[in-house]
Amino acid sequence: MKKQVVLYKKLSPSLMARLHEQAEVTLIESLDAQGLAKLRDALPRAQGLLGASLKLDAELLDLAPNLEAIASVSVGVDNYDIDYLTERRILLSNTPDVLTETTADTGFALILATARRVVELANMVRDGQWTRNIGPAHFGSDVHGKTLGIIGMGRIGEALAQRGHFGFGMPVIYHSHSPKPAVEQRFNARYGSLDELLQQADFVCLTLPLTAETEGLIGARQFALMRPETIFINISRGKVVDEAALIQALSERQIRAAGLDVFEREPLNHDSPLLQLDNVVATPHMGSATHETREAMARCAVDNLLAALAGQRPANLVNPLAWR
Ligand code: 8YV
Repeated sequence: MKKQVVLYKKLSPSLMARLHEQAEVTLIESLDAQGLAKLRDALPRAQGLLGASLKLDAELLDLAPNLEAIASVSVGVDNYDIDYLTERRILLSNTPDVLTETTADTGFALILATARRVVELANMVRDGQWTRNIGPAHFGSDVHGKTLGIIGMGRIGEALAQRGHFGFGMPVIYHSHSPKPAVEQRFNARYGSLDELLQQADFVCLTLPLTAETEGLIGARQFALMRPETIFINISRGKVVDEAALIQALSERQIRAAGLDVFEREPLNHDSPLLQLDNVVATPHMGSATHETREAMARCAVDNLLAALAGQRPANLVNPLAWR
């Protein structure tokens, strides 16, 4: 008897074919009101769920009494109540490794684009405003040799440190739960307290997960520790930052600029004050968004889901206490 799987993220034809071979599949085409109603109707029969970018809270999952496994097409798992899932022995999996390099590339794209004002100057050319050799009013800041500060030294943080150290000759200071000697050896990195990093880094980069502990971690006090030439980069989660404090720090030039791929609420409202500031580069949560990487993530999620539904431990199990 094929298991009942509900997808709330479209998959490639080859992955859809693979799923159809081994499961009865219901596809929720979009997460608009109609799609969410269709999802709620499908949950009572769902044994497996696969998707991303949707908060699956207890209120919703109480509608799914037969649910055995959720495969998230993401590395971040802040959309899930892990204690609830573990209590119900629902196996949650994610897709950690396949997106590391792509997301770190995005981090460096934001570092370079923000420091060298690439978006602003490219728009100037496109708008026919390049009428003479550019001067100091349009100069950016160097990246090579500057101090790279990384808050959260997980897979993505390490990949960012690799790029900074080997690619741009940047001294690396990092802050995480505990020192990581291997990282310090590989990238000549040094561990610092959060305050030391904020005071010393030329680029302050957030690469840590959103948890109860990290929510609101970077607020007015933290921005006040940074220097006027500091550039702030966020490729983690928007809610790790007090966005109102960020807007104030940027408006008052407490910091030089910000490169942001994530926001407190997404999609970012077009009337957000962030979009009125000329020292902000804002991108649409594109961290892992390449053809290759999103296909690899989806493939990993399908592997995780089919394993769980076949009674095997998924390779990327987030809540091992549910496995017993
Ligand atoms: C996207 C991410 O949200 O993996 C994560 O945690 O934030 C991004 O990769 C996700 O891939 C959406 O499918």
